[in-house]
Amino acid sequence: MIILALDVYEEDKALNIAKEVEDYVSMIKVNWPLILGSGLGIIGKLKEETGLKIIADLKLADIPNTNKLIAKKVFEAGADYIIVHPFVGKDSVNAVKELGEIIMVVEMSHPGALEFINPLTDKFIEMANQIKPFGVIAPGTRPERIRYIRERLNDSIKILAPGIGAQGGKARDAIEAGADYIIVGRAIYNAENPKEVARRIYNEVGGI
Ligand code: NUP
Repeated sequence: MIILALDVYEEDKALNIAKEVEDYVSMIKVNWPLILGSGLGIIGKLKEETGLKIIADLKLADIPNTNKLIAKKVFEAGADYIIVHPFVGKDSVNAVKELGEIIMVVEMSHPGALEFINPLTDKFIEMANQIKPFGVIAPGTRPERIRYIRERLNDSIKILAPGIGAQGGKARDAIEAGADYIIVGRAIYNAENPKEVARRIYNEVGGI
């Protein structure tokens, strides 16, 4: 149920942390910091070292052609899923989905998400129900919103909840509200003992 958000720059550090916690996490999410710091090849290396699925959290939000050009390279590098923003419209989202599995952001975890994204969540849920991505991103910081989204989202679509730990969200609350996966970054990779923290969160949600 745990997805490791590996937001470090250095390849060695990323590979070491991934190896340390691999028994407790089901996927690894890479974002711009790691791709910019270590290059796109880090996706293949993490896959090879851990055997885990890789989510590329690029939050693509461009015209269909540009989204497609970016997604092609990232899927070729070995990414299993790419995260896309739906606010650019169905054509841009579908341009990525034509090439591989996607995850759509229907609501974000930070306070600023309440300004523009949250008021549009219903529309994004509706779009997700039509497009049928692998999953959607919903805020681990607001379990009541996870519950709201779960009630309206097609059952086959997974909910991935970031914001656990460093942003204040609680793993157990997010899972109990309906999240299928929790995304955890700093609470694990900045810990003195990442393996211990990953094990603790794993045990916390394991019994649910
Ligand atoms: O709404 C979102 N909130 C969020 O934190 C959507 C995301 N994709 N993320 C990502 O999850 C964020 O970019 C980071 O990679 C990770 C959370 O990291 P942390 O707050 O656990 O360190």
